[in-house]
Amino acid sequence: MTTDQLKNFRQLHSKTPGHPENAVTEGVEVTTGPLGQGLANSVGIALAQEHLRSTFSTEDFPDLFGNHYTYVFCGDGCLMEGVTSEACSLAGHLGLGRLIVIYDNNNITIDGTTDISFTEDVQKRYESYGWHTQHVKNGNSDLDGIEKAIKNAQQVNDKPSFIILDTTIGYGSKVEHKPSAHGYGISSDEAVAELKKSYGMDPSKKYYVSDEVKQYWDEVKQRGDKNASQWNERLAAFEKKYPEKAKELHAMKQVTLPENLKDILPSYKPGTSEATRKMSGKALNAIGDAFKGLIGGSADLAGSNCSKLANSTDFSTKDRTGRNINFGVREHAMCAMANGIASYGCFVPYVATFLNFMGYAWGAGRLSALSERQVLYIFTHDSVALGEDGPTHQPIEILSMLRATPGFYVFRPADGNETNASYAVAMSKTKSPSLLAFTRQNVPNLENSTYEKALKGGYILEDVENPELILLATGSEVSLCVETAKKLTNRRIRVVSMPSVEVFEEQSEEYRRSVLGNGSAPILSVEAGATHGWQKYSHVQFGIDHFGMSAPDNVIWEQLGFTPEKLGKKVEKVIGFYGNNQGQLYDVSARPQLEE
Ligand SMILES: Cc1ncc(C[n+]2csc(CCOP(=O)(O)OP(=O)(O)O)c2C)c(N)n1
Repeated sequence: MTTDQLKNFRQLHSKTPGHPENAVTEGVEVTTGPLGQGLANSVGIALAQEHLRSTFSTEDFPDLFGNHYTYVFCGDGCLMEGVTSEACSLAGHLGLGRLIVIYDNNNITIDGTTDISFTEDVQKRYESYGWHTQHVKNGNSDLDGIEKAIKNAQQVNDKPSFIILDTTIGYGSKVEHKPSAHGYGISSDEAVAELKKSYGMDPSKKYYVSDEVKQYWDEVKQRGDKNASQWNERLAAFEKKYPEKAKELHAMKQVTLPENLKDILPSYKPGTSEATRKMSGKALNAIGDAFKGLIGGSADLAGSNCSKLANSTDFSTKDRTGRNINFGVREHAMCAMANGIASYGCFVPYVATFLNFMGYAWGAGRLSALSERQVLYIFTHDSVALGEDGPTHQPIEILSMLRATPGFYVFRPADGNETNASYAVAMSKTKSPSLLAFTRQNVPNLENSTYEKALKGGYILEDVENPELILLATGSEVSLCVETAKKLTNRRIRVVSMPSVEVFEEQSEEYRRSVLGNGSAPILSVEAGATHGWQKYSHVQFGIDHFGMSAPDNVIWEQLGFTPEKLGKKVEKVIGFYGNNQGQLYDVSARPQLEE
């Protein structure tokens, strides 16, 4: 970081944006800013650290891996956010002893002093989570006290540490202990000059670094360089002595998968049927056996999500090598921790719950994309067809929201082949999160689906010459479309399966046109969720733009018109409408390029 970058604070393309962003600034480990995320990330980092340490350490190399502490500096706001309660409760349960959190207890947030909304005993709360806690009463100037507390914390290896520092916001400025110290209170030249004076600095010097400070940091750099070269030497010795372990470690770091991934994934016979969540469980396990960096779990729905790695153990205080994480009912922390695990390197974390609960976890989900972290979201029970649990559990808007999120890959495979392909693509996207949506209910393995075709994100599943209409569907609605097309024997209908809109978008324009036609036939999209977004790919949309209902799945399908008979009638209407020239067809792939 150069002084010029500091001068460019919060300016376009600077490395000093308004909040720290790991994808922008080297050395920034996680993107924080939304309060609470950083602390929740750190629990994932500390977990990854313990796992790596236990998995790769040997008697002669006891401290080569994960031999460090994870430090967090957090404020009142972070501790008010629910996500940190979830994460820190789990950190205490798991005894993540190398995690050290320093709490800047200044009793001020934006709206005033914390007595207007935050009066609990935070220390007792953290004690009850199973943390080691300390309190430094003068966090403004008792440097010895702070150092002592950190050293104490380093000695406690079976519990995470929480150090409360009582501090004064804006210490030494005219707006001490005032919310205005957040920004505008110390933004004028005059206020900055006052502050410098109170610290014994020369107010006329800007961006000035004294020789004493320079020398100190030069020494830090030298020490760091020396430590790094020593560590690299020891790593080389480790690689020589333990080539197999080293190979595995490098594979984890590079996310190296078997060359022909398809060969290790399960195969399916057309005509058989199974829920895609079960097919997902098989693919996940096959990849997990081949790639030891796959680590994750569910927010208390592991059985329903089919998300356990059968050949691994549970990560616990007694077993740090387990790759199954029991997150408990903590969706938001689960996803924030996954961002932390991914940030650590060497791991592709996965998280699992019902698709609808993405809403609970979205604070972290959005940051997976912004911070370019490869996290697999294995979210099941992906539509109203989950049935009796009803509208509280049935996702409607979630897929649209995810597809609208920059950098997020969304997969909704229709069968086993598409499930395999979705995993293959998701594993290859090392700088993006992927959400894989799976059914609760059985779906048939399709006659004409293939792994290779599904790798393109969208493809022609059933074709006819000169189609009168194109049915475009995802997931469980693909087989409905195939059945509907079959029933309409006097109609010429193409069926397109689109397991991933984002992957389809990456294909050439020529390919996309070959799939969606050139406006020669109307396209009717079919997805059991909000129609929002499908306008880009279809002329008419059939979906669900209201909340669902509690009933058995076949009753819901019937009620909402997702049966071959009812969809067939809609198909006739669409063909009739455009056939009578009531509407003008257009080529959905033909668009001007607005980007320069
Ligand atoms: C999730 C989220 N909500 C709201 C904000 C806006 N915000 C920024 S700072 C802040 C107050 C933070 O108070 P505290 O953590 O005590 O920090 P300090 O006052 O010590 O700077 C708020 C509400 C945010 N950044 N993230």
